Amino acid sequence: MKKSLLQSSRPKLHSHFINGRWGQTAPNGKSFENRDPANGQLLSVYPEATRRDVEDAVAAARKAFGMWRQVPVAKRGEILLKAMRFLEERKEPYAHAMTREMGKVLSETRGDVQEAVDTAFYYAGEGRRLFGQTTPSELTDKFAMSVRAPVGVCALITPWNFPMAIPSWKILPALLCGNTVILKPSSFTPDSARHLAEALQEAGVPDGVMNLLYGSGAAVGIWLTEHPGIDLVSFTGSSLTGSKVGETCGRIFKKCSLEMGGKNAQIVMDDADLSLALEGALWGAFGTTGQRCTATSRLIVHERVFKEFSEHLVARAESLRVGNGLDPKVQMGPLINDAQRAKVHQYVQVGKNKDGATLLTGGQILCKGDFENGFFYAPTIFHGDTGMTIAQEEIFGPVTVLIRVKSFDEAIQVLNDSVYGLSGSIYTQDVNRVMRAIRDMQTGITYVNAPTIGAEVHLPFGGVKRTGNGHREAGAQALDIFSEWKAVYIDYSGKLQRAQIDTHGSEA
Ligand code: UN1
Repeated sequence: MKKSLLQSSRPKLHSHFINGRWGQTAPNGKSFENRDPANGQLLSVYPEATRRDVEDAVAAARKAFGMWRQVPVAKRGEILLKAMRFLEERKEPYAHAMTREMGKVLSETRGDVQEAVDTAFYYAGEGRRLFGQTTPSELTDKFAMSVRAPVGVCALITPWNFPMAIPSWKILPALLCGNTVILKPSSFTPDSARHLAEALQEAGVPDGVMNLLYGSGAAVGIWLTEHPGIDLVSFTGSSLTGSKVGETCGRIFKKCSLEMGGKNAQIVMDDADLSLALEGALWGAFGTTGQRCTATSRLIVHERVFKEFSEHLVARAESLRVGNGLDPKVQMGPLINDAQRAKVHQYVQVGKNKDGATLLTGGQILCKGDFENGFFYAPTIFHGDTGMTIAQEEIFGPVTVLIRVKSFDEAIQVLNDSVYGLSGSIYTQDVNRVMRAIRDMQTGITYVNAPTIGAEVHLPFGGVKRTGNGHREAGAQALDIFSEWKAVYIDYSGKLQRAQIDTHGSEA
């Protein structure tokens, strides 16, 4: 073992949060380590939930649901507002802890905590809205409306790339709507999930309403998904896992929202502001070390500006400072773990050898000097074609593919040549192209003169095609995941009125 991996004293074993208590860890249970991907340091140790823990959490959440669903929505919103204040106050320590456990640079982890703050603010306000509809009845002396009802107990399964933001997108609207939840965060970012849970507990979320279980997707994720006491599963992660979650939920009639892969493209037209497009491409492709489902993994560039754009892009990528995200000068941190780095490197080999793409820069594992104990990878740019594996499959690392096109129509065609449809972007000054792009891009999120990353929390987040299963997170749309619409008719005529019959002149 390398020297820096050795630790004299082992950090304390954390525990699950079940029924308002920390510390119900099963004796002699399995545990896992949380390590810093920049240097391998051991940060914390967590238990793997057992079936017993799952049973306890589901029972607690089921019991609490009866009470929580009747707490006035405005009151539920106030608790979220309090949680928002705690998160805001603790942004700095939480961001530091997040950079340590997942590697992205501090400005980005501050942004991640901020995204949870914004989400709490948004849904706290929803506590004074949660609008339904009233609509005239087709009959006299009859009143009609629709109201939202909670779904029940929700299992929330979240990834490591947005360790606080993504759990907050799920927990906060779920709680606001009156559901109770069990969060199962990624085992690579348990500290951030714990911090979010602590803030919610301190803000006054009652016992059993929010529970937190650590452990693998293959065990705990599956147990939760299959459990008859869970009414809804909301999952963000890989398409492979998402399809299994969807399959299981489909089989047992469980509500399910899936947020999965992307192969997002930025189009750069010949009339684009090239320096702006360049900044956008660098941020979109290499921000979060390319580990965003919204990352710019394809750059579709008009042939007239291709040479100039690609030369500048390569030069700028080569000057990006890679290193420990805690260093304020660093612009790109490590990948999350060795397996992810190996996967990225494997794709690079496929790009070079099988696809026959031209490697313009990068393509190497960085492992010397300061990089020795971390999972660093060089910012990588290929020149390729749309049919290549590296232009089709999600890599989830700092790798992007330049594709040369001859026209706007071809650019849109290439952008849509993907099984995914999360975000897309176009850089152009031509309003007609902008409008056509908005109409024709097969994406859930469309950017104009802005990169493919950077969605705001009050707008719907999600994608078409294999990116999702038709739901949208964030904004008012997330309420549709976490509530059921209930139609209500109140007849005050004192007689039987037959819809569709008594209003249309039939002889009764
Ligand atoms: C993700 O990549 O999984 O729009 C989420 C963005 C962020 C969220 C990304 N606000 O890039």
